[in-house]
Amino acid sequence: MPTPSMEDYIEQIYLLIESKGYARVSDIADALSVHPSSVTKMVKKLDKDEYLNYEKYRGLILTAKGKKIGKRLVYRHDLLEQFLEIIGVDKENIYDDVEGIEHHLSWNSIDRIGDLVQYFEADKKREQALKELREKQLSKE
Ligand SMILES: [Mn+2]
Repeated sequence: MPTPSMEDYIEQIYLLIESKGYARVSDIADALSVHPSSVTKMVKKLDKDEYLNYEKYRGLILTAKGKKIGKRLVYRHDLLEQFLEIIGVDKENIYDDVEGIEHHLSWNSIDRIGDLVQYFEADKKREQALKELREKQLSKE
């Protein structure tokens, strides 16, 4: 299993390749706010663990294993954003909160949160009812 830090890299590389078609060391460094030398170091490790193939002057591509996990990591991030949005977390907190929790939940918990999101999506009245409950609580404070 990749470590939290490896997960961040695989996730960003997957997103970059999805949106631009390639992922350069400098783009990855920008996306993660880290030094390019840290990226090179991690990319070599990810290459060794067969998540990607890295060639110094030709760039990098994800292996089938890297793509599969990248896709799951992006799904997990998006799902958690959706979840926090449904439960009424303020927009400005959502991204950072997801970055903070995403690596620390089991796939079991992720799947159950997935059920809950589906439950709310199936009937918009449910989200509305939760919102009303929240507003009632707020008016009591
Ligand atoms: Mn993320």
